Amino acid sequence: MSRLRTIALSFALSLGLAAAAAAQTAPAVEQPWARATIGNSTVSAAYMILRNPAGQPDRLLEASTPAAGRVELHTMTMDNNVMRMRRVDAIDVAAGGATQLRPGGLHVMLMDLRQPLRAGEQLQLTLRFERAGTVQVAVPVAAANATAAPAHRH
Ligand SMILES: [Cu+2]
Repeated sequence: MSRLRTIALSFALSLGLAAAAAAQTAPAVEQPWARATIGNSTVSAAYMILRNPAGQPDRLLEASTPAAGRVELHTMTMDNNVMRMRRVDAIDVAAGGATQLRPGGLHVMLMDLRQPLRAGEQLQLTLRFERAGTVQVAVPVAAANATAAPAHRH
C-alpha cells in the first residue's frame, strides 16, 4: 500500500470515528410513525421514541414539517374520564434515558396539513433540541387505526 493511500485511509477512518462520536451524543429517534388522516381531516399526530445517549438531559423544543402549516408538542391527560390534550413548551429527555411519544400521551401534533396523510407515505420532520440542535427524521405514515387512540378535538 502506498504511503499516500495509507494517509487517505487513516483520514477516512478518523472522519468515521468523528461521525460515530457525534452520533453518540445526538438524540436518536426510534420507531417514528404518523397516523394517517381520516377523510379530509387536516390534523394528525406523530409518535416516536426519543433516546438521549448524552450525559446531560436534553429537551425537544420544537418540531416542523413542510407537510403541515402548524406543528405543536402536545400531551394528553385524563380529566374526569375524558382525555384532554394540551400544548407543552418542551418534551424532556433524561440523560442516558428515553421518552416515548405514543397515542394517549405525548405527541407531535400536526395541524393545517397541506394534504391528507395516506398510509405508506412518509413525511419529513425536523426536530429541534435544546442541546443537540436539529435532527431530521423520516416519519412513515401508518393506517389511521394503527393503535387505539382517543379522537383529537381542536
Ligand atoms: Cu394533540
